[in-house]
Amino acid sequence: MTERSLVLVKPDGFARGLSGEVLRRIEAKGYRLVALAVTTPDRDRLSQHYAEHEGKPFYEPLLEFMSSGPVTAAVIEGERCIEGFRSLAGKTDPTEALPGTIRGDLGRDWGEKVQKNLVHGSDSSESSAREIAIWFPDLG
Ligand code: IDP
Ligand code: MG
Repeated sequence: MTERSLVLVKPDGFARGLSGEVLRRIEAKGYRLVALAVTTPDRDRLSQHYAEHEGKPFYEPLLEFMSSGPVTAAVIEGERCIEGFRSLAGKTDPTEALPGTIRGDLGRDWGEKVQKNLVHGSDSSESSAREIAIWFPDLG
């Protein structure tokens, strides 16, 4: 099967009306949308999604932020789209993210405990399978 990735437009991006801009960049790159949803995630879903970060100083602020409002969740598809979307997104720290990337063009540091950096993208095929099952259990 062609590679898939789980992409989220985080609450900051959703609130700023940037879901369309993020999806535009994904489609312009040539990846296909497989599934799309708008939802406000609860703590249970987020603690599964961010299990690897439990215990880190930004973990609680991250869950608080991510549950603060709607997100746009998408499954995208295309050869090497996991790596490709990470490249479109740019570095985690939006100050360091290069111009031309989503976080570099549209994000900035707001001086908070958690970096509000607009998007999430799976970082490996294992993460992608795990995350897609969390956000789109019907996809299989
Ligand atoms: P990623 O989203 O670029 O894959 P991760 O290391 O998986 O980055 O971290 C998940 C999210 O947690 C980041 O997108 C960001 O919102 C937040 N985060 C990660 N590291 C830090 C940090 O050092 N300070 C504040 N927030 C962070
Ligand atoms: Mg990550």
